Amino acid sequence: MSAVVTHAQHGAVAVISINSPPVNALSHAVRSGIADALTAIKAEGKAKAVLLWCGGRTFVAGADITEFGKPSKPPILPDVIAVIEAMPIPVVAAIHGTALGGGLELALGCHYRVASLDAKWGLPEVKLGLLPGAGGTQRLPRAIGPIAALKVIVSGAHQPAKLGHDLGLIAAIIPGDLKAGAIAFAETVGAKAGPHPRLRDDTAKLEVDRAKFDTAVTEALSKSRGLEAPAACAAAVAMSLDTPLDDALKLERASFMKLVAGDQSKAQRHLFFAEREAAKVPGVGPDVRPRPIKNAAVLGAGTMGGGIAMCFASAGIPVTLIEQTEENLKRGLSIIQKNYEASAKRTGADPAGVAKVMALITPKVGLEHAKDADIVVEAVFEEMALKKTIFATLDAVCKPGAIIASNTSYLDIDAMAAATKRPGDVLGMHFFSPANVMKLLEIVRAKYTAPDVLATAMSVGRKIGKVPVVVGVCHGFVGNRMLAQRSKQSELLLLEGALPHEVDAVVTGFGFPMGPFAMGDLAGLDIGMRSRKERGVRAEIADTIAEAGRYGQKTQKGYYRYEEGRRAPIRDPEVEAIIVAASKKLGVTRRPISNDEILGRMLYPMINEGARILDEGVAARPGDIDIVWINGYGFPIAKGGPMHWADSVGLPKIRDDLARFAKAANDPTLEPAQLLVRLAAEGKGFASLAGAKA
Ligand code: T1G
Repeated sequence: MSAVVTHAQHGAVAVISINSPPVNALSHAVRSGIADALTAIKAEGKAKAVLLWCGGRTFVAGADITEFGKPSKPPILPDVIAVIEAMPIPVVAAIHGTALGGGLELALGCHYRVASLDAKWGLPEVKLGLLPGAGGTQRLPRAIGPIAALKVIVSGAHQPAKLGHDLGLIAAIIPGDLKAGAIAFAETVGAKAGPHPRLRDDTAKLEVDRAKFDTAVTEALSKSRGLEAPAACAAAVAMSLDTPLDDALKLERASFMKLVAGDQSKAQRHLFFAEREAAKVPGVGPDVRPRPIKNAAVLGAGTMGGGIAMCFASAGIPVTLIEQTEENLKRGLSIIQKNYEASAKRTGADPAGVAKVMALITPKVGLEHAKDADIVVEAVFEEMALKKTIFATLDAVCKPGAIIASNTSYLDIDAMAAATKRPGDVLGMHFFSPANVMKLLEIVRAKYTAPDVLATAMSVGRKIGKVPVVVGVCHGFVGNRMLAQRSKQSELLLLEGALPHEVDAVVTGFGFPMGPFAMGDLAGLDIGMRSRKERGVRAEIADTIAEAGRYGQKTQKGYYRYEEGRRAPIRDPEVEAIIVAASKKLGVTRRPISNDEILGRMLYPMINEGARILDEGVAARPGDIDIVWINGYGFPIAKGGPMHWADSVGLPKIRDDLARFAKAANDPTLEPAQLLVRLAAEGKGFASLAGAKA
């Protein structure tokens, strides 16, 4: 018996109970506990069947990810599965919660699997940059067929118990008391004469048309941009078609060991824990209860306001959409309607659902209609005087306890809170465009924001399908403050000798979906021009282009030109002439700029700003910054986010390159930040800072 695994006799059934919170992950203690229990049960010779049962909220949810990268102590999971398959009596797995990864592989080693109706199963290793490393790529095809198994493994998605039953993976769905029902099931199979079914022996479902399988592989891999695990998963499943099982298991294990040691999996495991750490807000313990949010109000029916209203409505939260005029409301609602219709068409959802979700959006003119809202998000024009007026008015209109949030991308939330008598109820909720699509939600913690208001924003952020990250008040918070550094360098690179397509090629080659110039053309170059004018600054090239009416895709001309109705950027000699003329006008001698320098100047100044952000406490952890960039700006998952990637490059190199860039450009803002210099001197990475878990 071990502290986490015990066994007891229930009639003719020996029940092995695993109790290792929070998710019964297959730590060494759990693995050895299971193997020891099976050996003891076999030696006692009393039982006719074994039931594998888990206490707590879920069946085994996988290998213990915190053990990866450390020497694995025997028995490794394949050894435990081998003990199960060698048992002379049937072993039944009783699945509740989520049987994932190694947990499902453990169940696949059993003779039978039963589950509660609301249980889920899956092999999400691919999301950690891995493949199932304990037989999942060979046993699941034997259970449900290679094509179905390929889709489950390459997607990493959780599957409903009923599908498992329909496909033959789950022998019975147990209504009511799962443990009692599973013991009864085990009694029944234990009374039958053997041999009992082992997936390793069952090849009936492996007969599949190879061309169909290969087509399924192509489809499954179509979206795995830059990631190596999906292809490794597909190659392993393909082995189930023609490689003897024990050979395939060895090859699968070798492929797993290669991936687990690789940078991509380290990056994806880092992001797994970073996202969970970001949910833990300093000063807001689990005892702080969120306020109930039964309805919402959004001010502004423009691009952002409309998208934010969609977030609430899509989550089933009734939302009042408030504008100044009926005309603005009408325009905003028709865009929302079109978005829902397009999404229903794309996903094949029932068009009737559009009317249902639209019915949750109540259009109104006038701020007084925010009076019953539990939470109000303003998405009006980015102008501080207007924001202050709005907050003062909402302070008078909204009911006590209502939360008032600003969707501002840059502006000072403390100043908006000061315009109210309820600063504790005020914070920022910064959505990213398009708000109904982008996952990131920066929750801006102002000086007086109350802990339960933060807890509420985090909770409602998750409810509306966002990845919320708490950030502090400063110009641009975390994401946009770092992006400003990249934008500054992209303009300078053009002035000094690079061309838009060269810079964009380096950035997309790194793994971003778009480079800074193609992204500017998509967002609209007029926005940046207006913002710089408001701040009294000029970017010679960007402003010259925008002043020529070249706003990007919406005018078919920006840094690139665009054919009618197409989004593919095409080099434009006109722009290149503007760039060369700007260098001449500013007396900059153009020079060839290497791809290494372009990449360094695109990323290192952002990382440097991230170091300052950590030093100022605007972000609590380096992982929070990584989560911002992965979910808000398309930073490649394979690289783990800017701060994780910086550690893989090495802070001393970044420090030295920044010092070189600062000298060459005579730009003190490029000097390496204090925190970066300190960590580099200590031979440490950002991961060494408090709160970084993996
Ligand atoms: N290992 C270690 N810790 C884990 C863990 C795991 N597998 N899964 C969750 N945790 C921790 C998590 O860090 C958090 O800790 C707490 O549990 C609650 O998690 C051999 C190699 C199961 C759906 O990928 O998807 O098996 O913050 O906040 O929202 O082929 O956790 O409380 O300290 O996410 O209710 C495959 C990963 C591993 C499943 C529950 N398995 N986990 O979600 O809670 S690789 C996975 C999840 C593998 C084999 C391969 C989710 C969940 P803390 P949570 P949740």
